[in-house]
Amino acid sequence: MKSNTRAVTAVAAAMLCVAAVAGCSGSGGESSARVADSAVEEASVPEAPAASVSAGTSSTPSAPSAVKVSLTSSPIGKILVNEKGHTLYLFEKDKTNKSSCEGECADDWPPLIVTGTAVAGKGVNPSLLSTSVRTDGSQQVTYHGHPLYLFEGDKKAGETKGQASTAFGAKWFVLDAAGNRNTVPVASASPSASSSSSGQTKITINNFKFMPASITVSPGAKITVTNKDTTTHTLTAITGKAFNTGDIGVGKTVTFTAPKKAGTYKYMCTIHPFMKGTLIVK
Ligand SMILES: [Cu+2]
Repeated sequence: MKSNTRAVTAVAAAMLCVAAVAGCSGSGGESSARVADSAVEEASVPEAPAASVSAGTSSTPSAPSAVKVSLTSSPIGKILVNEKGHTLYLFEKDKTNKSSCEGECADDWPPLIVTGTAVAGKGVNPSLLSTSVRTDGSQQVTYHGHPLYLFEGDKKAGETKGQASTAFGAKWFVLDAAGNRNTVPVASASPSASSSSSGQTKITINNFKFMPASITVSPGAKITVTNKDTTTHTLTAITGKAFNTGDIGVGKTVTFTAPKKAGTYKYMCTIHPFMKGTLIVK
């Protein structure tokens, strides 16, 4: 056994000498023997790990830890979450199990990527879990045929800020245990209630929302916008480019003038297109 190993080492050393040409004279000193030993050690390590890493997505350098889909309780019902408790969404633009969310969309709505298979956690039917191949070759977890996504606006477990968003051309919904969309609106958001306070000329941005979501003002009114969120936003008219605050930094307040022409003006944040509001001038 021992002599066998030696023989292999010697052969390996000889081969290295051939390959290296320089620095190998005759029967090989200590240094070339060491080189040979390490070469043998390396050769004995199976190449499987390297192969499986390259099979995964190259854009996600983090180790492919276990991806787990579970059911959890939330204010809008029982919903699917990942192993960190972050809410998972389906995208109604996906008509098959193949994702139609690429580029900027996938930046804002990171696909749930897995190497191998996802684990079915509590309350989840394992037979509904599968994967589909994205255009970059990575595997996206699907549930009941819906590719699953996280939302970059959800910073903590339990947040559902992406619910009912219409970003990137279709609606986003949380999923129930059966893998069907849950269209219950987020409880904290009551956009229609605010219209009662007409004449209000203050808009606050917090948690990726304009508050109130709808505001009625008189023509040419001055409106102040305060950004109480943790990131920069804009308040930009979609209707007729009627107004645009530009970037509003964290903690900043800006003022803009309402259009003189009566009408309903929809606006958005150009950085986070899912953030929408309405300004009614009358
Ligand atoms: Cu924004």
